[in-house]
Amino acid sequence: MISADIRPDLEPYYTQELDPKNLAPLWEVLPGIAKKSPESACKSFIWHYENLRETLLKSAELITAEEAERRVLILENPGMRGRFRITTALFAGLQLIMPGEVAPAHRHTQAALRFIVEGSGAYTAVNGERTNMEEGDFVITPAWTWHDHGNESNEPMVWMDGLDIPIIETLDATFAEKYNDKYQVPSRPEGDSLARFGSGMLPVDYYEKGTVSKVFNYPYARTREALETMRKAEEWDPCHGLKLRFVNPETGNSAMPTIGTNMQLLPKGFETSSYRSSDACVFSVVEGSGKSHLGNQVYEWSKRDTFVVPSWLPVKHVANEDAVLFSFSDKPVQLMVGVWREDRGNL
Ligand code: 1HN
Repeated sequence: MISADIRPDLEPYYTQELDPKNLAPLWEVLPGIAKKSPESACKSFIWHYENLRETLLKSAELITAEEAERRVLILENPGMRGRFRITTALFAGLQLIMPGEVAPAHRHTQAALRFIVEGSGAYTAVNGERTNMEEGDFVITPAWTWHDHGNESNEPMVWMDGLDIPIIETLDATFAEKYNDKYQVPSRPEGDSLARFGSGMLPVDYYEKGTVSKVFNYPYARTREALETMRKAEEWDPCHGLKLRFVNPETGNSAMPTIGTNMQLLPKGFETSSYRSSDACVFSVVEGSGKSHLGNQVYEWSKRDTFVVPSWLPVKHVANEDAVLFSFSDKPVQLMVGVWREDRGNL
């Protein structure tokens, strides 16, 4: 790198000529831009659910869901504190909604996923259709769709929110507005979208190839059954065990254009081969326990824990018992622009 430190003669040019004209010399910063491989501020980390459940429940004594609009504790990456993100490109948080509460309707250009961590019987409504949410369900709120949540059960409900906030911020395409009422009056029967678009069929003469899935709840019961049936074939991927991705049934692409989501089964005793990819991944433990080697650190995990794996850091999972992991990342964006990479070792 050429630097004014070793070329002090350049200094007057920089300060007197370039700087006042809002110009800067690329050659001073090029090595930091064209890097050999990702050098992320993102760090690996785990949030153990048992350590934060009480803290999350306490938020309900301090502020209502309505006051907060969304009562969410942001899972802030320790390498990027204050920047409300879990990876460089994605936001994650844990949202709590107590019995009888409503999170009022609004919409925004950031797309969201919900992954249900604890409880059952709360609903989310997306563009006039409600869906009841159960543990392990994967629910989406596409960009610019009206959405509100409510809990008509008698237990607290917690889910993980995953949003593409930093991506939309980078693009300066952030818009949001509030609905003219607290919640949407349902205009379609519950389960309608899943029946129409998520039953391995599509409405006759429907040939659209939308960028986002019309299915907005992928129930865990179905996901789990698929994994359980497939395991009988004993065809394990050395790096992933048995891993399925959630898709938009119109295209086979990811359910949401900016966030890819997966569910994987690791049978008791399974040890994955070392793997890395250019998409930083967030994992939520749905069932079982185990540990993951992330770089040279080892994280023990069990049900409801969340952990994050930065871009290009080698990962190795070990299942102590049958384990099911949900994960999400910005992989679809990387694939779309042609930059996604993986390293499966010598496999
Ligand atoms: C949001 O609208 C939700 O709708 C959750 O539940 C988290 C984080 C930032 C901005 C909007 C929700 C959010 C959010």
